Amino acid sequence: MQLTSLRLHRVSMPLVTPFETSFMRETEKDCYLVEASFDTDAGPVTGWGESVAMAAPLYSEEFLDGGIAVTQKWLAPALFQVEDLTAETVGWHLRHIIGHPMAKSAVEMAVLEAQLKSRGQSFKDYVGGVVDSVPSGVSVGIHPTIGELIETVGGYLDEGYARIKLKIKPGADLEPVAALRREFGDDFLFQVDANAAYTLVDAAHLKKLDDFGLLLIEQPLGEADIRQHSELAKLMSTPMCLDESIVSAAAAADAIALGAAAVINIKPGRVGGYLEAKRIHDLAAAHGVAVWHGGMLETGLGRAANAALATLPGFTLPGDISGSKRFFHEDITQEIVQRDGEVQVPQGPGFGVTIDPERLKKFSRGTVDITR
Ligand code: OSB
Ligand code: MG
Repeated sequence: MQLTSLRLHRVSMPLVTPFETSFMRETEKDCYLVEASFDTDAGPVTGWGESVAMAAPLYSEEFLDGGIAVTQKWLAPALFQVEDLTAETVGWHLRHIIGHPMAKSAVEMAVLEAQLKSRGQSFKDYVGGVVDSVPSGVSVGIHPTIGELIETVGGYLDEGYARIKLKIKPGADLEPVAALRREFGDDFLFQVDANAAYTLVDAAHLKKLDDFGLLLIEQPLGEADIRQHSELAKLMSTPMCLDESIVSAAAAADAIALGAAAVINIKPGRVGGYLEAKRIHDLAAAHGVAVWHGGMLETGLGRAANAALATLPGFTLPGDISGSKRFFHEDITQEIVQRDGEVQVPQGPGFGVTIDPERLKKFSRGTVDITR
C-alpha cells in the first residue's frame, strides 16, 4: 500500500451531559478523524482513524491542535516516503519522531483499517479476539451534589452497566464513594479514578478507600510517579491500577516489575497505537496482571476499535466501553449499543463501522488536507 493523501477532519460533538474529572470539565467532544487514502494493487482504499488527544494538554502533554500540526509537518511526510506501508511498520517508520503517541496512534489506526478492508478482515479476527461481545462499564464524572450522583449512577445501573467507575479528586472522594455503597450496596462492581490528583503525602487519606471494597484505584499519583505508585500500593489493600503512567510496553514492564500496577488500563492512543496496546495486553497476561480497556470519550469509530481489541482473553475486567448514548445524542457512526452489561463488537471488515457523511458534515469544524 502506498499512502497518497490524508484528510484530517476536526469534529465537535455535544456531550449528553457535562463530563467532569479532577483536571477538567467538558461539555463537548472535540477531536479529529484521519481519513487516509492509499493506492494498492487492487485499487484505491480508504481507512479511518481517530485521535483521542483532548483540546487542552491536561490529561497528557498532547493536545488536538498539536496532533494536527505534528501529523501535517512530520508524520505524514515520513509515511509518504514508504512504498510498501503496512500497519505493522507504521511505528517503525515514525520511531525517530519523539513522543506524540496519540497522533501516531490515529495515523496507524487509519493505515490498519485500510489494510483490513483491503483483505476483507475484521479487526477482531486480525488481533485474535475470542468473544463477540465485551463487558461494558461506565465512567461517571464528578457531580455537584451527592443527590445528583446517586441519580446518575442509579440510571446507569438500571440501564444494565456491568461496572461503575467514579472520578474522584481531593475533597470529592470518601464521601461520594461511601454514599454510593450506602445507596446501592456492596455487590455492584465499583472502582475509582483520580487522574493523578494526589501525591504520596495523601497515602493515609487514600488508604481509607480500602474500606469500600473497590475493584481498584486508578492513577492516584502523577504520570511520572511509577515508583511512588509502588510505594502507595504497599500501603493500600485496594489494587493499584495505572492509566496515565503506562505510556508504552516498556513503561508497563517497569510498572509490573516495580509492583506499581496490579491492574493496567489499556488505551491505544496513550501508547502510540492498537499494536503497542496489544503488546501491553500480552505482557500483562504473561505476568498475571489484569487489564481492562480504557476510553477517551471516543466517537463510534474509536469505540468500535476499542471493543474489538477488548475481545482478547487478557481483558478480564469490564472496560470503559459504554454505549454511544452515554456520551452522544447522535454518534458519527452506527450507534454502539450497551445491553445487559455488554457491547456487541461490530462485525465486518476493518472496525466494522462507517462514518455517516451527513453526521460528519454536521459535526465538522473544518478539514486539513495533506498530500504527497
Ligand atoms: O482517565 O480514563 C480516564 C476520559 C477522558 C480522559 C481520561 C479518562 C476518561 C474517562 C472516560 O474516564 C472513559 C470513557 O471514554 O468512557
Ligand atoms: Mg483514567
